Amino acid sequence: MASTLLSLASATPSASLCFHEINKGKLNLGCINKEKTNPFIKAKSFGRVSMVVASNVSHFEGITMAPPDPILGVSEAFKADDHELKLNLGVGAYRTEELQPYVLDVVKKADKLLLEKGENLEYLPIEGLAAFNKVTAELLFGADNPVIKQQRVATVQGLSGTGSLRLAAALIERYFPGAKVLISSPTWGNHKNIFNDARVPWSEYRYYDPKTVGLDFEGMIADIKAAPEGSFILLHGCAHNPTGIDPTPEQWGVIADVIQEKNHIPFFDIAYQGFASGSLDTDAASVRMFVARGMEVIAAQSYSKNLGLYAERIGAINVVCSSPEAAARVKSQLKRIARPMYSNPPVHGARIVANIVGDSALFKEWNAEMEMMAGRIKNVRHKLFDSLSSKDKSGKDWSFVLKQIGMFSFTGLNKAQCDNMTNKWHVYMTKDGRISLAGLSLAKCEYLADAIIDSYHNVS
Ligand code: PGU
Repeated sequence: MASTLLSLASATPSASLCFHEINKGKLNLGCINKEKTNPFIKAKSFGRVSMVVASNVSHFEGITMAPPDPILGVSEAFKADDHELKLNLGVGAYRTEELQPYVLDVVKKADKLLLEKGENLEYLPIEGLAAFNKVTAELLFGADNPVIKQQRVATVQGLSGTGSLRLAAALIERYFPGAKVLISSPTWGNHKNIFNDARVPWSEYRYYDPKTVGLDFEGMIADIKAAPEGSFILLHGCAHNPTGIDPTPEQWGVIADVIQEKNHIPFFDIAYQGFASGSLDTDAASVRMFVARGMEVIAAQSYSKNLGLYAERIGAINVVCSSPEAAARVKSQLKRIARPMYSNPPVHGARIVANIVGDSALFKEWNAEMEMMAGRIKNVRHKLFDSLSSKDKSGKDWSFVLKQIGMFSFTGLNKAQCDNMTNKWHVYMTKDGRISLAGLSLAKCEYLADAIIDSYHNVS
């Protein structure tokens, strides 16, 4: 055995290290195997001794090129453009009036406190940081909500909104085989990917009416009614993405009626709590109304937007159950799903959220900063409307811009018109006609209005 290893050890410089180690009496088989696992080298075996032969034929030859992501790919294209007037209105990420990314002051303060505390970086439990899970459920449902007091909520920290949705999708796939998820038409593009990858069947319910540039409420209700009993109805808790059109409180009531009648399960994606109105409580009203009716509810949360923690990947999945025992079982299964996927979640973002929400002074500061961000977007929305109305002499009614809420405006531009926005005007946006007003400044509103008017009237 030792002589075979010695003959191999002399073959390459890296293997000579092994030779050295063998001489020291340590048989390091790991470094010999390293050569065999390099995917770019084909190893031809002669018994125990290998000859390495380079080959151009990849094991990955059959893998085709994936298309760029319809949202995150827009940022890549934007970076590659060096035009001085370029604008990135693709991704929903808040920018300052100077169009720079923004780290909230309150996050900087919480970060400093964390550093001073000098906390360790041991693994979190599979379900995440206990202090985070407590405050995140309270923030969504309200601290005094009976479902919290009665321990009827299964809360698990997730990898932001996306990861939390993915956990819920896996739970549906495992425990509700064949059950369908109904998603709005249109919706955030990644919803379809999430359910496809989790192998959960989905179909769409009508939501947006291009004729009124508003909600197709009748269509929505009819489609939810027509879905097989016990379907999961995916709802945007507030600030619907991409349309910026939310149901009124009365309409939410009717939606809840139909969901209850059909024994469906409401599944909220609430990625913009605080960003629609500037108030965390107002934006959670839809979720809380369903819970107050005694319904079982799933809700995925994200802190990407409202705390600007995009890259921290911090969010949660909550399942409100009719008993504490059911909640405990659901939580145990969510943990079982998380464990082989990513084992346990990252700690830093969870500590930031827990410290801000758990400290009344920091919490107040956060609310003020959120109001400021939501306010800036509202100002930009008004300025864009004013610019469109004053520049466009065709008589077109642009007031839909003012009726939409949240980060986005759904312009109604078609794909060719969106291409014109990018190719001619260097305005980067998603091809469904959505623009992120969070990436727009007051100073750029007139330029954007020129681009929209040109694309709308001169491209069909
Ligand atoms: N749900 C909705 C409705 C969203 O709009 C987003 C983000 C998420 C969940 C997930 O965000 P997390 O960061 O995972 O918490 N949508 C943005 C961000 C870019 C993207 O597509 O991930 C957008 O521009 O639509």
